[in-house]
Amino acid sequence: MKKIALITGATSGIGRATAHEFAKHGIHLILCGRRQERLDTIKNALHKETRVHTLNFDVRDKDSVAEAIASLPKSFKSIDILINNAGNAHGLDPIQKGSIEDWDAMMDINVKGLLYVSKAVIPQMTERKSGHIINIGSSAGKEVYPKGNVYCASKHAVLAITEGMRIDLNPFGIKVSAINPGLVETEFSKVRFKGDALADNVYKGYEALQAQDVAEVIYFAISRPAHVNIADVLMFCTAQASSTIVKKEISQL
Ligand code: NDP
Ligand code: 8X3
Repeated sequence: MKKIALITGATSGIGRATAHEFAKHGIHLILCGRRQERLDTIKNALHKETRVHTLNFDVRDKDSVAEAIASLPKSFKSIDILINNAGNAHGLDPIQKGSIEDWDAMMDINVKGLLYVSKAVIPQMTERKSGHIINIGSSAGKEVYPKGNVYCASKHAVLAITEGMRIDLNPFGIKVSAINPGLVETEFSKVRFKGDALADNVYKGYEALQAQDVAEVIYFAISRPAHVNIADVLMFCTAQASSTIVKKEISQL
């Protein structure tokens, strides 16, 4: 029987690329996001390859999360794979200048949103004693960089939650993985810099990871044999050595 995957943040970047990658392999999809028109476009693009159901909710709203997942039709209820991907950075400021609104957004979406979705999905996994949860962390969850403060904290939290999930869900045979990319060229920087021109420079002068590169690693993780769990992956583009060391071609800047 084909597996069912629920992907949050499926309207863009890593989540959308993962939806396309999973569809190639016939995995049935529950695609989540706030932008319904994008969900519809992706559903239309993929419906010949696999079954697709869309859910529109803001991960910050715990009632909407619970209601949306409870509303799944019977044929989509047994979720085998949960990709907790929805998230973003908001702002890049030293701590003394940071905006409380940005801090709330990052903690509410990246951390609490991930928990709300997990809370709604895990019970049917523990009941069936099977499942695979992949949390999309970041290199920012492994090291803190200047002005990264709260975004880095949110991704350190994702890593701690991933490790906690792996321990607590161990008796149920549920796999839990963290995939932690470095710089990936998506809408991420547009959101971080709120459309400011700064966003355009983030991926200039080097070849950043593409969403597809991450999607392929996610597919690799979910397609291992039953006894293998890819617990933690840190992936960079070749030009990146750490959060702050990126080899750029000056002539292209
Ligand atoms: P994008 O901005 O391209 O995609 C973010 C996705 O998250 C969108 O689909 C968006 O959907 C969804 N999302 C954001 N806020 C909410 C919300 N409140 N409720 C529901 N969905 C939400 O970024 P990426 O693809 O790059 O980011 C995906 C994940 O990867 C994030 O967790 C990010 O932190 C992580 N990451 C990104 C890296 C990068 O350099 N790009 C590197 C390392 C990790 P919609 O707006 O439709 O709701
Ligand atoms: C995204 C990578 O370096 O922009 O998580 O924080 S970084």
